[in-house]
Amino acid sequence: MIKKVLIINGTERTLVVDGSESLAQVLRDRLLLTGCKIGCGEGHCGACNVIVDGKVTRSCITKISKVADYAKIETIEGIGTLDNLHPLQAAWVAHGCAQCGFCSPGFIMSAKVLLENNPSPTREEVRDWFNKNRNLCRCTGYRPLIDAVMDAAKVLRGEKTKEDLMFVPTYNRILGTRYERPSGAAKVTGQWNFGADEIKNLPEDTLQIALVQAEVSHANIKGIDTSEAEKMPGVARIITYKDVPGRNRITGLITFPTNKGDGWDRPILCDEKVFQYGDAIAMVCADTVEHAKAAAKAVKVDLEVLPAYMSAPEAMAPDAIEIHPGTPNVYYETNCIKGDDTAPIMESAPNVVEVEAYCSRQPHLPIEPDVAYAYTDEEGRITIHSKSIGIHLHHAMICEGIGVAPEKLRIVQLHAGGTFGYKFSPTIEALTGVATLVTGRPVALNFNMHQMITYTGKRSPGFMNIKLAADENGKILALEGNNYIDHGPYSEFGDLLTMRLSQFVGAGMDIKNIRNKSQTVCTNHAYGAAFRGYGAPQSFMGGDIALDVMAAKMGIDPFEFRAMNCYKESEGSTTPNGCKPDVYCLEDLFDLARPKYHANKAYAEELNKNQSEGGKYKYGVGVSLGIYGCGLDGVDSSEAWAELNADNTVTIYNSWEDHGQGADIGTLTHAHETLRQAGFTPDRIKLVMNDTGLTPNSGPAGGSRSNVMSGNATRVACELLIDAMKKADGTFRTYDEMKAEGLALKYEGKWVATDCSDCDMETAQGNPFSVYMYCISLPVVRVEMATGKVKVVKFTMVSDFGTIINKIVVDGQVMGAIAQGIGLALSEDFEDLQKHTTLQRCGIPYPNDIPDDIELIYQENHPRPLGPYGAAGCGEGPLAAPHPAILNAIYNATGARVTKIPARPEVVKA
Ligand code: MCN
Ligand code: FES
Ligand code: FES
Repeated sequence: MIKKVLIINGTERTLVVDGSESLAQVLRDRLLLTGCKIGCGEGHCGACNVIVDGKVTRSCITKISKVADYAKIETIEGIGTLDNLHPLQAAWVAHGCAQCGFCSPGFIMSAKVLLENNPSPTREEVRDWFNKNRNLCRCTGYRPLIDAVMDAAKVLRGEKTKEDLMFVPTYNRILGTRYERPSGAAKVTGQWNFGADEIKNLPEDTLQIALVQAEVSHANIKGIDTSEAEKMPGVARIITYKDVPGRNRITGLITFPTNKGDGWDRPILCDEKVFQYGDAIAMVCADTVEHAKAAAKAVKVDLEVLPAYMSAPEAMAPDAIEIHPGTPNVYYETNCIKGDDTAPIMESAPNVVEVEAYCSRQPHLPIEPDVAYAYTDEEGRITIHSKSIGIHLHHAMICEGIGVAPEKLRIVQLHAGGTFGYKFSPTIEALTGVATLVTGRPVALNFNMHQMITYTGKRSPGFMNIKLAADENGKILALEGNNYIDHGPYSEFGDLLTMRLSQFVGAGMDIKNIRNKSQTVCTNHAYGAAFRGYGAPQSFMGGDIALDVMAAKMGIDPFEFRAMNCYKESEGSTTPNGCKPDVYCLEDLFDLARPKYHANKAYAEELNKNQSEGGKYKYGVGVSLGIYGCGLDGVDSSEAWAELNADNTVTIYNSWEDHGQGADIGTLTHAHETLRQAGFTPDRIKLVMNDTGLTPNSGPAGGSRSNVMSGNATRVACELLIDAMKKADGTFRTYDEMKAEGLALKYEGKWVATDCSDCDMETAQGNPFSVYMYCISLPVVRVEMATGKVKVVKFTMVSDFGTIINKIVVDGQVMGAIAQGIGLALSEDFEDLQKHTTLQRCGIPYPNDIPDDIELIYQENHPRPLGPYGAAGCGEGPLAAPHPAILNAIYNATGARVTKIPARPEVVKA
């Protein structure tokens, strides 16, 4: 043991350590300074940054034994408080830098050292500093963070005050403003607990879980021997499939009757087969994490390895065995059949092009690994706290598999450090639920980054084949498609995802005749989970590149080609599903974008002319149009409640799960916009969110549906309350008056997208979404000709999300999505199970991979008839099609047409 004296946040602390612990472990486990977060645990993300003797230090890879006695250690808890924020913390709140907030403490500590050494940095110096210190953020696209540091520096230099940075509402109005999110200050001061932090507060008898996981991708299980492991220190119980009280399956809630599977294909703990690398085979529950992990290694699994089909073409080969015996590997097909037969049009049209494109297995890469804990609550309910972004949905998916009655299961959402959609699927909910049921004790499971990356679902690759026909003037006559989705071994939502290809291939363009076939394929690679954009990135990877190829073939400017073919009311344009869009806003949107496109073209030409770089680089501009629907297919709905409290505040109850996108500020703003008629200010509105035991079913926070669905439900609940409070003279009753008159205090707001209809199973014709969002991407890229290395030097996005509910949230959503689009286009992948196992090796963009020059333009003159206060969603639209725009820009720069992502240097060079 080693005695250490450390000066922590100015206070001398004596510690006795065994020397093997990291500084992060000591700070978190011993001193409960949980503002220091552990993301990767391997030095790649900077979430654990603290300051040691004035230097930024990644505490996860710093052994406590190497920290000098009397070292001065500063953590986020020591630099500011909720009511007295450090200027960096204030700037972080003001610029919306804490979306999920998981990276915030690490960035702020890093920035503090920078400003101590360089009080007036340039923007490049700030970016370089964060890059050098490996600070990663997956939510913001980095620019807000640079803006915040520049502003904080001004405050520290005395040129501004903290108060100057904060938005203060006037006339009690926050809708459409930069009003701060309620969770902001807690996130930037390290006071916002995530799952790993809450685990530290669980009762002492909590068992820690370690998984025994498959290291092959496809196998029959011949036997599981736990006898040695059971004798190991600290082990309380080892759980295999035999112990699972229920059906031991997670049901994918089959969405369409034409699915050839039954939706019960995903084991909680593998019984007969392993279907993919990382599948859970057994759970060791022990007193400590270390004991659980040691015993997990001693569990012996006897496997008969089977051929692994690691991509759709392999699983579709005639000699491939059925991965789920009894269900064909190609288990779902959707056809978009609109207008006339396209075959004769393709034969006779003067212009026809065909594109083969591949959209990759993009990993989500949130900085917080997956985490959950479970226990039995005071009403005897198995209660699971997880990062679930669909608490009621997951309740229905796992209940029978665990073996509990629906009323005996409760799911609570933890504060999530980003999900980007992977948590639309349950991950470890059922495992922790089973473990607490079987052991009768609280349990906890906290993944490391390797498990996070290899166990959780991914964006399903899309193999796209798209054919377009156009007349002699460039008017599109017809589209044909033949595509398949590699959905991994588990079918949950695989049909829904494939249906998106019927909805978004060709979306935005007035195409009267479509024959587009898409199939879902079961493979042994990572199971498909929702990922921001869900089906649109695959669709536009084929559809948008085909537009670019046609424009090039015909010698028409690619921007004008899209503008001339876009949806027009005058032409009665309809979506690929044959219905009218929510609004005809695209002609205006192209008009708004046109000068920006020309400016970017001029900029690229200027850079090309400037040969100071020795002709080493070529610059080009790209364009694409991305569209996404707000909602789950068909008649989607949501519910929220509003209750008047005795202190004349209002509590809003809903299950608008928060990934980090801003469910709190969304709920607050929708409620406030209605309640302000009765004089309610934002501080008189309280939020109770995301607990199936307390809050109504508002549906999952996927499909960018919440701002529309749960925004509407929240608005309706508040309108009902306001109606009840309103007196004949136009003033409003107080709580006491409501009570005295025997009026109800709590109101249930429900909103149903009744105008929608399910898509027809044969033709995919219907009206799946009540509201859409539209984004034109205009990147400028630089290609290094010798190596094929591509850098995006500028990104303009011109968007229509209807009315903007919170400006800072929307800016943040768009910039974060642009960064993920750049990653998708150029670097991110999860294909090689040996290589793609860390944030870095999966190709996550660091600050210098994303341009500082991001230009965001919004069109707000087409309020959505069915959106709350005219709003659409905004989370996913910007990630529908930034990647084809980047590939189109590479073509513009070099003449090389890349149709497979990621467009790594070797691909571009080839
Ligand atoms: N908003 C607004 N004005 C509009 C539209 C939306 O102010 N006109 C706000 C909303 O109030 C909300 C946010 O923008 O705070 C996103 O709203 P919406 O598009 O309705 O999306 P959801 O709330 O349903 O969030 C889900 C969406 C999805 S599906 C993924 S995936 C995603 C995303 O949002 N994952 C994210 N954004 C993310 N952002 C972060 N930081 N982390 C993730 O994991
Ligand atoms: Fe320490 Fe990632 S660098 S947690
Ligand atoms: Fe940076 Fe979420 S705010 S990772």
